[in-house]
Amino acid sequence: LASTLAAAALPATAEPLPISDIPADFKPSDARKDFTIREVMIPMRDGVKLHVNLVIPNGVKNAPIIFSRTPYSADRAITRLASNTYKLALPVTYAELAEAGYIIAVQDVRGRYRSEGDYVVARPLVGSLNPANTDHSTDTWDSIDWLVKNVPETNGKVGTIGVSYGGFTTLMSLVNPHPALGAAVPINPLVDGWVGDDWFHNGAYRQSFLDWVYRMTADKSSKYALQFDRYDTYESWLRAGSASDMAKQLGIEEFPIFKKAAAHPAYDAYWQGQALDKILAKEPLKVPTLHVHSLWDQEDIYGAPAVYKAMEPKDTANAANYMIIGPWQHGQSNMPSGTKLGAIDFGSNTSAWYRSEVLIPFFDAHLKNDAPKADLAPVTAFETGANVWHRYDRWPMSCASGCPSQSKPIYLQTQGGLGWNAPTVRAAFAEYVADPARPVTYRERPILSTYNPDTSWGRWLVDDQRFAEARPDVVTFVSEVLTEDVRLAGQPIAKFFASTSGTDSDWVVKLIDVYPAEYAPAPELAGYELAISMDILRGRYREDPSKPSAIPANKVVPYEIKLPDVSHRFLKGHRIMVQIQSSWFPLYDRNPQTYVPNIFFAKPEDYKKATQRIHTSAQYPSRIELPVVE
Ligand code: PG9
Repeated sequence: LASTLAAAALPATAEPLPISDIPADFKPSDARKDFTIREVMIPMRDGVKLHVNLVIPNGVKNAPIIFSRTPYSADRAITRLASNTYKLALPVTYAELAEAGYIIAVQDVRGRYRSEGDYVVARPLVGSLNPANTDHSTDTWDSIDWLVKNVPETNGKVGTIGVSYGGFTTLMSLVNPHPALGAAVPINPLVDGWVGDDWFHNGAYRQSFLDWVYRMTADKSSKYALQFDRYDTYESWLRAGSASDMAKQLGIEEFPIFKKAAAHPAYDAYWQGQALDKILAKEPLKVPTLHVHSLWDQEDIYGAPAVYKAMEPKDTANAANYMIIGPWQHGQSNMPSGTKLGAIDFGSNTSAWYRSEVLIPFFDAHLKNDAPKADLAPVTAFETGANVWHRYDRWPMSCASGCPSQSKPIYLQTQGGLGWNAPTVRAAFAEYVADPARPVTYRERPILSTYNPDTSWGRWLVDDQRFAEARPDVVTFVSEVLTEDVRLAGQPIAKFFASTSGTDSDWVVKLIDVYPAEYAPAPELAGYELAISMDILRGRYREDPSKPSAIPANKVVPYEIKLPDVSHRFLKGHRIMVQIQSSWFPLYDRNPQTYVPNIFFAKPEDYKKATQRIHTSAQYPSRIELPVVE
């Protein structure tokens, strides 16, 4: 019956039905596109070929090339929306640069995606840490050399740009730069993996980056993502134990990049030898550079200001070393909107403003034939709190000595006070019990993995800190309501005195802007505790980052934490707050609070409760040196 019905449905004269609905030789038409993508394989000096996508707007001539090098896929890097016009097809920064007359070139770094060769994470320069004869400096040089000789539409000038890992490769372009390299824009670069960027902060291990390790080194094209057994990864981490226990559980304890971190927990020659601020401090400053820093950079908050400061002494004419500081999360300067971060509103699209008023004029001035000089201040800084841009001729604007303003201590006081006068009481401290079995979380639970599609990881640094204040194992010090604004522009430094009943401890210090108890401009922000600068120190490195030592139990010991740079105004009516705690879990692995040779391999029995005291007396005046601008 079925075959009779089918036969009846066919018209008598029908041509035979095609076997497949997919044509044998379809070629998509590019006729309506206003750009072409040219794919090239560029040979390096050792014969390895690296894949580059060149995005060429129709009709461009004599155009400079903007060159990025990424481990995250050169195909993905040039893809925003499916469109015939580059304005929509390209991610916003590239689209705006293409609109301004640039050719975009994006390369897969050696060993990733469509490039040949071996991948080494953040491959150091050739030398004791890199026995090969190629590195990012040579690969950039060879690529630029090829591009200026083989892209007929170019004027022979190249600018490098990139975010994070791409910021790191951009900084590498400054080491022995190719003569055609006319400008560089490192954005939120990985600079020092131990002091304050992706891998550690002052010796505390950022174990959440096991996500990255898994995704980036399990294979060459990031096919695999870490699977946690819980949506709220807090429980997964707590149950696992140490960072190496977790790595074992995930089957990645033998991954070379994990083993390297576990073998170098201290700031030894391995880390110091690849710290790019130290390296670039020794290089001549040949290429005008615009450092882009995000004030709430959840990944590389150390890098940009550190390299700016390291290169500044070479900039004798004050014409080659520039920095812009924006109110952004990691990479937000490249996002369509920089108007808000989490609950905090900046009153205007700061990312778009940076691109049109700073980035493009900077590249134009250095890469376009006969372009006028850009009217850029050496440092352009957004002042959060006041929501205004400032033009500065230097950075920092306030420090202990040698800056236009001098930093000013704000002291922790008894009874949770905070004030400009040094304490006069003879003995005083705030006490809490830090229990590794109930660590203080870095944000409210649930804590999603960094790559969970629902994650708000990029916003965590602006989370309301009231959840932490409510815990008994966090001590809080807060000022009176401010009767006038307090402006900061530079690096706050926490100098405090503490004791622990254990023999090792972590210390987390947070500098917080407390919004008024009633707040008419945005009632939902009443009482909000906005952290403007915070960081962690692993106590064993208090004296020497390269040589850990046990903390003498129950003795008062001085600590210093250089907190991330701020450009902020505490407005009249707000209060200044400091919180101190001993864990920031699970972003950072837990300190067992018993001194062990290597915390990566701490055993369950090493994790012990400890009684912590933060001293607030005349003898032990704990304080934050604030970079106050008069
Ligand atoms: N912050 C990221 C990273 C760089 C280098 C190593 C590990 C992570 C990034 O966004 O590229």
